[in-house]
Amino acid sequence: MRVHLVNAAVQYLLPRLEDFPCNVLPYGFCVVAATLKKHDINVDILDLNYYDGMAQIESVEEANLFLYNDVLSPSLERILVRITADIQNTVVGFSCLGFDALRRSLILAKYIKENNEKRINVFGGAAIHSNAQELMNDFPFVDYIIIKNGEHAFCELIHCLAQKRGITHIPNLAFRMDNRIIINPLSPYDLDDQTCPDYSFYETLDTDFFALEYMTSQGCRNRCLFCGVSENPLMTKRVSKVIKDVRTLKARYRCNVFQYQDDNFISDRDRTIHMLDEFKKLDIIFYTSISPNLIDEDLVARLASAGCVEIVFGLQSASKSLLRCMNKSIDLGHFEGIVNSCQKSGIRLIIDILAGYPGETRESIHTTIEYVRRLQGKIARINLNRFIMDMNSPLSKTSDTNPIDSKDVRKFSPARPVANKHIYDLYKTLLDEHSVPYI
Ligand code: B12
Ligand code: SF4
Repeated sequence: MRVHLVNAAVQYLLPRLEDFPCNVLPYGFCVVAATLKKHDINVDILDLNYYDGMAQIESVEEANLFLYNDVLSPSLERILVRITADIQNTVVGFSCLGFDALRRSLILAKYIKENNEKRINVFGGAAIHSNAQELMNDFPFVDYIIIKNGEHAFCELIHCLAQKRGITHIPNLAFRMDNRIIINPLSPYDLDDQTCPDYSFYETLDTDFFALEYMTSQGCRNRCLFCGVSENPLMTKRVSKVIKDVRTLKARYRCNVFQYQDDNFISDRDRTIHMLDEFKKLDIIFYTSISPNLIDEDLVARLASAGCVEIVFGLQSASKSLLRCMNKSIDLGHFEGIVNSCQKSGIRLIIDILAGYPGETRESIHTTIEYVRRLQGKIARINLNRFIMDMNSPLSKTSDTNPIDSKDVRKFSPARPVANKHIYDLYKTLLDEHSVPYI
C-alpha cells in the first residue's frame, strides 16, 4: 500500500534569519514517514513549503466559506488543482503542527475527497490533539484522527485497511461507527521506540544549508502558566539511542549541524552531562533552547565543549513580580553570570521576551528593557513575542476569552489574541531607541 503524507506547516512564513543557517526540516512529519517505511508502507510526500502561491490558501474567510458553506473561489480552486494533482494514493495523511497547518490541511482534504470519495483522509499532529471530537463532528471528510505520538497506530490502521480487518482496537484512534464518533484510549508512548526521522525527500531539493532537526526529549519539568506543553509529562530518550540516531543522521546526510528542538534541552542534569560527553566524540555543532532556571556555569562549559554554538533562553521578562505571575523561578543575577559565561565560551545567545503578559505594567516593561540593555553586546538578539492566550495552557483555565462562532475554523486555534498590541509596540519602540537587536 502507498500513502501520501502532506506537510502543511509552512516554515517559510516564519521570518527567515540570515544568522540561522538552515531550512527548517519537519521533524515529527519525518518521524512518521520513517515509521511507515519501516513497516513496509510506501510513502509519497507533499510538502507545501515547495509550492508557490501558498498565500492564496492563507485567508481564514476563504477557508470558512469553503469548509462551512461549500463556496470555493476560482482563485482558490486553481491553486488546489495544482497542489493536489500529484496526490494519487488512497490514504492521505495530514500532519498538522499548528493551526495554520490544520486549516490548510482541512481545505486540501475536503477538496480531494470531493474529487474522489474513495480517498481516506487521516489527520495527526499537535494541532489536533485536543480537538479530535469537534473536528470529526464538523468535517465528515476527515475519516480518521490519530491523537498524540500516533505513528505506530497509523501503521496499524493502514495495515488493517489494506487487509480489510477491524480497526476498533487501534489505540489513539478517533473514528466513526454507527453515526457516533469513538475515541480510543491512548497507549503509552516510549521515546526510545521513536524511529529516527527520514529526511531523504528533502535531500533532493535545491535548498540552502540544512541543520538536522532532532529531539532528545519531549515535555518539560517547568510549569510556566502560559505554556501549552507545561502539563505534558517529561519523556527522555536513552542517551545510547540519541547517539545512535545522531550518528546515523550525520552519516546519512553528510551533515554535522544539528538543531535540538527539545522543549527544554537540559531538563535532566545528569542525563544531559552524559549526553554532552558522548556528543564530544561526534564532531558536531548544535543549536538548542534552554530554560534559564536550569543552567549553571559548569553546564555552559560542557555545552560549549560538546559543540553547542547557540542557545535560545526563555527569559520572558526581567520583572520579578511578572516572573512570579508566570510561575517562572529565574534568578536574574545568576542569569547575568550565565550570559557572561556563554559569551566567554563562544556560545551565541538569544533571549525570548514575552510582551503584554497579563499584569505587565510600564514599570515591568522598563525593568525588562533596562535588564536587556545591560546585556547588550553579549547577546545576539531578542526574540520579541507578543503574548497570546494558549488555550492548552494552565493560565487559560483561569481566564475568560471570547467564544468563537461555531462555523469559524478559528475555534480550532489554541491561540486567542489579547488586547496588548500597544505594549508590544512600546517594547519595539524602546528596543529601537536603545539599538537592541530584535525580531
Ligand atoms: C520544534 C517546534 C516548532 C518548530 C518546528 C520545526 C520542526 N523541525 O519540526 C518551529 C519553530 C518551526 C515551530 C513553529 C510553530 N509552532 Co511549534 N513546536 C515545536 C515543538 C517544541 C516540538 C515539535 C516536535 O517536533 N515534536 C516532536 C514530534 C515527534 O512530535 P509531533 O511533531 O507532534 O509529531 C508526532 C505526532 O504529532 C504525530 N503526527 C505528526 N504528524 C502526523 C501525521 C499523521 C497522519 C499522523 C497519523 C500522526 C502524526 O506523530 C509524530 C511522531 O510521534 C512543539 C512542542 C512539542 N513538544 O511537541 C511546538 C508546538 C507544536 N508548536 C506550536 C505552535 C503554536 C507553533 C507556531 C504556530 C508558533 C507561531 N506562533 O509561529 C508555529 C507554526 C509553524 C507553522 N509554520 O505552521 C504548538 C502547537 C499548538 C497547537 N495545539 O496547535 C506546540 C504544541 C507548542 C505549544 N505552544 O504548545 N514549532
Ligand atoms: S520552560 Fe519552556 S517548555 Fe518548559 S514550561 Fe516553561 S515555557 Fe514551557
